[in-house]
Order: sequence, then C-alpha cells, then structure tokens
Amino acid sequence: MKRVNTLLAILAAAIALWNAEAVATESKIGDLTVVQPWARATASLAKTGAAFLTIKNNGAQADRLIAVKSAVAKKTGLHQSLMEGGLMKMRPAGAIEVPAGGMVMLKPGSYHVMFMGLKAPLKKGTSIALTLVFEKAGEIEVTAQVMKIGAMGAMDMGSKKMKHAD
Ligand SMILES: [Cu+2]
Repeated sequence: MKRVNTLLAILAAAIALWNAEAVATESKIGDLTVVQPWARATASLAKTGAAFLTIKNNGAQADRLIAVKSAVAKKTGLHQSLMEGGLMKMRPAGAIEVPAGGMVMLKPGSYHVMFMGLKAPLKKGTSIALTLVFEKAGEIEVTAQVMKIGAMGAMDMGSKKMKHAD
C-alpha cells in the first residue's frame, strides 16, 4: 500500500508540473510582472514581425515601458494598431503606460512589439529573447514563444486570421 501511495504522490507531482507548464509564464521585476510573452511566426520572406505580452503593476506608482530590444531584427520598437477610416493602421507608440495597481496588454489590434528588418523568419515552436526597458523598474529579459502565423493569442486558440497591417 505504501508503494502505491508513493506512486500516486509521484503521479500527482508529475501532473502538477505538467499543469504548471500550461499556465502563464511570468517574469517579475520590482512591482511589475510580465505575463506570457509570445510572438507570431512569420512567412519566409517577411521582414516584419510582432510580439505581444501583458504587464501587471502591483505597485502604487505607474511605470512606463519605454523600449524593447531584441536580436532578431535590425530594429525593434513599440507600435500601436488602430482603426482609421475603417482601415487597420499602426504607428510608433512611444512609451506605454503601466498604471499603478493595473495592467496593460500588448495584443493583436492594439499595442505590440514590432520587429523591423527580421534577420531570419520567426519559426513556430521556437522562442526568442526580448529585453523590456521600463522607465522606473529598469530592464528585464523575457522569453517569447513563437506561435503559428496569424495566431491571436499565446494559447493559439484563435481560428480567425488577421493580417498584421504593415
Ligand atoms: Cu507594428
């Protein structure tokens, strides 16, 4: 019976580990938590790409994401997509505010990390390193999982394809 219990304990631990893998990846810096960074795979000849993530702020002071650095492209910036006259357009976002006690989401159709001049296509199933630069909290490196082309979220659940407007 003891052996069975041990086996069950091992099984439970394995399941817990497996579940942990399925939940959001988080990285903390100061009062900020960066949740589930992900990027979209790109077509073989694409020169631009995008990455997304959520930033939570547990602190009493607002902070600002002022830059993102990566080695995957010649230039990495912060962009904002918006509807203008029925067309999805995007423009440099400048700094992105992370409100005190709140959060900001970089997601398709909104704020995003923009890669310009990709050195190689972003391949589904790989991961890329991003360095987020915050005005107060400083710099943090996070790992973004590359999801399929046209993915709408880190869990890749969206079936609807939206072309990234560039
Ligand atoms: Cu963009």
